[in-house]
Order: sequence, then structure tokens, then C-alpha cells
Amino acid sequence: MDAFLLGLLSCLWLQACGFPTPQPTSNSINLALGEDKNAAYELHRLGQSALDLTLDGLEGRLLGETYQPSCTLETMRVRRDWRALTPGERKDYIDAILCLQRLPPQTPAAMAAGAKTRYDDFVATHINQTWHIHRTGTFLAWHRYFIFTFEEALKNECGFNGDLPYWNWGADVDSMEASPLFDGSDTSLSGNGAVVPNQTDLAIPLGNTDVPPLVLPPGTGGGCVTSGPFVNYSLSMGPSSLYMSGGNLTRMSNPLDYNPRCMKRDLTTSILRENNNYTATLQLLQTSSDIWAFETTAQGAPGSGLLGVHGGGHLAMGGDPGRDVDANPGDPGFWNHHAMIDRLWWMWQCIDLASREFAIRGTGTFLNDPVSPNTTLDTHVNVGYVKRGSIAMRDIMSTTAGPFCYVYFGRANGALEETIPARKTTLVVLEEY
Ligand SMILES: [Cu+2]
Repeated sequence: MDAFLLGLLSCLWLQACGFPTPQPTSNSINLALGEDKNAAYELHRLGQSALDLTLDGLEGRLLGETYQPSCTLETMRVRRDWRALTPGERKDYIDAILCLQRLPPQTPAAMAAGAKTRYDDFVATHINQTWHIHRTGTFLAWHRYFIFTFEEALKNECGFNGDLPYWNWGADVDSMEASPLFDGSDTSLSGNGAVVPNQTDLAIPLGNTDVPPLVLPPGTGGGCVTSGPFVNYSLSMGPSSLYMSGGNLTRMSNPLDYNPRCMKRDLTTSILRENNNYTATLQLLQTSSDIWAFETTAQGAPGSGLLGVHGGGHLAMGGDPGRDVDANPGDPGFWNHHAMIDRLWWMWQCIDLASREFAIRGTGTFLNDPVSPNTTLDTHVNVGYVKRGSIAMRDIMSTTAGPFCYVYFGRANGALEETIPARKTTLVVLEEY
């Protein structure tokens, strides 16, 4: 691998591509429990405001003209915290993913020889488009559309009756291993990988040789997952840009070729605690005054060495493909992680909907390299063979317009039935803030 490509791959996570190093923000925060609890409250409040605003708009009281008429309380999807799902609801979601992993692919073998299942269509698309969907003007909207098409496939092709749940990172910063998403139980997405002894730090070289490599600690696993629903799941494609303990980069000459292997995890609580705690998440919402600040901070400010909530969640799952920026939809945790990113974007938009709903900044190439036109509302994006055709950015900016009709619902303080009468879903409050 030549140094240039190595540097570019590093940039995907770390944004250290020769940019001047900004002063570190207060992301290395004081995690005094009281402070983080206050942030949890405030995040919940912002989530509730976003929900109220969206429902008001839906009823035509505010910005009704921008909303999709067919999106009503009756058709509204409600994406909830994984913790708020009953064991049965979690199993339904998991079974639908396992179903997608059994269905045949729609991607032609000539496009991706390694795509063997319908689930693999999603992985192939993400590998194919990596350089056009990260650090671009399309990052947030493309991933909004991508996880929606996944939710659609679960429903339309595998009979899933629920809605895509999100991963509330802040609740897991004390222990990834205890997370109900990753505890290895039958109602999780499988747990940690088998323990690989003596794993060393992950030293990721930065694009700018003047900048020391970013050192990340190893997790507590590292090997193949040992329990839970995905213990027999086989990855089909990749690695594509995988950093493992020691900083070795692994990349297949063609990452779309068939390369069956187990899914590895290396749960790394310290990375989640550093980047995805409630306080850091709240700061992202409160201090990002425009879309550029929001998307840049979420992905780690260039040259800062910070991972942002996006890199933090991916790298905290660890392993293969969790630490592979191209192939990481291969880990089923991808969808819940990106649902949380999408939830935050929605919350951020709702803080000032009039100026933020259609805000776009960036171009069509990773950090505009090579130079490409600005992304606009008229720019079309696609998800390859996941769903044929393309869609304009303007149609995927609102969660209740274009093809979308969904909101996110926080888990504490309030019955879902009161908020959305048409949805008779029982909210299980497992934890009070
Ligand atoms: Cu992505």
C-alpha cells in the first residue's frame, strides 16, 4: 500500500489530511456523573422538542407546506432506543436481519463477485461509494436514505413489523460489554469477539507526516464473536480499509471479491466514553452553528485527532468490519449507530428548522479531493443495487417528506400512546434519567 493511499484511508476516520491542527475542543471532557446526567436530560428535552415540532408540522400548524401529505400519524414510523424495545421486538428485528442474510443478492456478480446475499447488497454499495459519501455534502442525507432503504428491505422483504431502532451511545459509556446491543445475549446483535491476548495499541498513521499517529487502545475482544444471533454469520466482502491492533492496514486487492470469514469484534469502551458520551453528543448539537460545523464535528474535526461521534461509535465496536470504514455495514450494529447519527441530525435541524432543514455544505468527493462540484438540493444520490434509481437531495432532507415518514422517540418520561395516538406501541421504560 503506498503512503498516499494509506494517508487517505487514515483521513476517513481521523481527518488528519494535512489540515492545520485546531485547538482540541473540550471533547476530552470531564465525565463527572452529574454533568453527563444533565447532558442526558438536555438531549432528551431536545429530542422531545424535535418530536413536538415534527408532529406540529405534520398537522399543518407550522410548516405544513413542506410535508408529505401521505405522511400522517397513522403512517408515521417511530424509531426507538434499542433499550425501549421488548425482548420480542428485539428478536423480530434480529430475525429480519438474519432473513436478509439468507435472501439472494440483487447486485450482479460482475459488479461485486462477493455479494452473496441481499444483506451483502448493502455492504457492496457502501464499499463502492465510500469516497462519495463521507466528508462530502451528501454524508448525512445519503446515510439517512441508506438506513431507510435497509429498514424498507426488512419490512418489505422480510416481514418486519417494527421500525429501525437506534443506539443511544451515552447509555453504554460505562461498559460496551453490558450494552443490550452487544452483550452477546439472544436479544443482542452478538457480543464481543473472543479474547485475543496481548493486543497492542492501534497506531493509525496520519496523512501529514508532521502529525504523530493517532493511538487508540485495543478493546477487550479482538477475535470472532462467540455468542448471540450472529455467531454463525459469515462476512462476504472486505477487508477494504481495516485497521487492527498494531496499526496494520488490511485491504483485499478487490474488496468486492468473495472472502468469507467470521465477524470479529473488539469492544472498546474507552473510545465510546471519550467520543460518544452524553456531554460530547450535546455539545455537537449545541455548538454546531451551521451544517458544516455539525457534519465536521460529527466526523471528527480535520487534524484534531478527534473521532467525533461517527468514528467513535464505529471504532468502539472494533474488529472486522467495525474498524473498516468501507465495509462496516457488514456489522449489524452499523444500522443502529447510523440511526443515532440521523436522530441527532434531525434534532439539530429542528432547533432552527427554517434555516437548517435544507442546509447543505460540501462537494461530491471526500474532502473535495479530487475537486468536484458542490452538493446541492438538485444533486442526485443512489444506493446501487440496494434500490435502483436515484433520488434528489431535496427529497431526503426531511424525515417527513419525500419517501420518509418517521420520527425518533426518546425513552424516558412519557407514554408513546399519548404522543402518537395511532401507534399503540408500549414504551418500556427500563431506566429513568
Ligand atoms: Cu458510511
